[in-house]
Amino acid sequence: NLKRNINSQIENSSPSVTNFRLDILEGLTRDPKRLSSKYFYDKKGDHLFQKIMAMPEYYLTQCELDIFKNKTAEIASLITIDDEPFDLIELGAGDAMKSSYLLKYLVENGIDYTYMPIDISGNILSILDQKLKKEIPGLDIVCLEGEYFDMLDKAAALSSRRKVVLFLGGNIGNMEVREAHDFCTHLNRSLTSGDRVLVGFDLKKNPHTILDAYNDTTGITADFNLNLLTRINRELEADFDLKSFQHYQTYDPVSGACRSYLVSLTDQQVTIDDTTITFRENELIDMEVSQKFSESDIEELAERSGFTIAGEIKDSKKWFIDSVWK
Ligand code: AVI
Repeated sequence: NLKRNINSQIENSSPSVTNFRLDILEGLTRDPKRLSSKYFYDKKGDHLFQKIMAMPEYYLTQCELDIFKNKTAEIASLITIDDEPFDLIELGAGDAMKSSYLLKYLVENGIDYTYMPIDISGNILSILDQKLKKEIPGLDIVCLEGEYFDMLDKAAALSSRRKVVLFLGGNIGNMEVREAHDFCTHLNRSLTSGDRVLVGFDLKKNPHTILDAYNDTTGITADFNLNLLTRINRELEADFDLKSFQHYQTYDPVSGACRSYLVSLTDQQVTIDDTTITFRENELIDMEVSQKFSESDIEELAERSGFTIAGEIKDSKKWFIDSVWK
C-alpha cells in the first residue's frame, strides 16, 4: 500500500519534493523510526541554527573561528605548496564566516587561487558572492550550486589546478561513522596527489560540556528538531501535533556519539498525505548524530579512506581541530 501511495505521489511532484517525501516516508516506516537532519535547514531551520551558533553553550563555532582568525598563517602553510596556484573549494560554504579570514590572508599575501564555494542553495551563493567581492577586493570567486560530488567533478572539469577542499564546522559529525568513512573515501577518489583536504572535527571532551551544547535550557535545539515536523506538516500536508513530541538528547562519551531524538508523548497516529504512521507512547524518532572524535579516531578515519595527515591545528581551548590531509 505504502509503495502504491508513494508511486502515485511521485507523479505530481517536482524532483526535490519527491526525494524529500520519499526519504521522510521511508524513515518513518522503519523500526526504529528516523528522520534525516539534512532536512533541518529550511528558512526557519537556518534561522534557528544561527541562534544555536550564538548560544554560549554551543562552543563549536567560536572554537573554529578562533583557529581561522588567529592561526591563519599556519592554515595557509599547510594548504599551499610553493607558489603553485590552486582552487580552494569549500563544501557547504554558507556565509563563509570562518573561511573569509583565510581568503583575506591569501589575497593579501599575493597567493594565486580561485575560491569555489559549493552550496545547495543558489540564494546563499549569490549573497556570498556579492559580500565577498565587496569585502575582499581582488578575490577570484566561482560559485558552484549543487551536490558536493557533482560540483567537485565540475570544478575538476573547469580547471586542472591543484585542489584544496575545506569541510568545516564539524559537519562531518552529522554522518554516522560508516557514512563518514564512505564520504571520505569518495572524496579521496575525487582528488589527486598534491591536493589537500581540511576537515573540522569537534573533539571528545568533558561530556557535560558536549551535552550542554545540544541540550540548552532555552530550548532552541529542541525547536530546531521540532521544526522538521513543522516542515513536514507544511510541505507534505501532514498533521504532526508538535506538543505531543519532546526533544531528548544523549551523549555517549565512549563512542563519541551525541544523538538527538523526538519522543512521542502518547499513542498517536500521524497522517502524511494518505499514509498513516502509528506511534506508541515513548516511541522515538532518531533525528541527528553529532559525532565527537578523539585524535586517534581522526587518524583512523583519514587512513582508512586513503589519506595521510599533513598537519593539524587546534583552538586555544583544544576543543576543536582542523585536520589537514593529503
Ligand atoms: C551543523 N552541525 C555541525 C551542527 C552540529 O553541531 O551537529 C548541527 C546542530 N545540531 C544541533 N545543534 C547544532
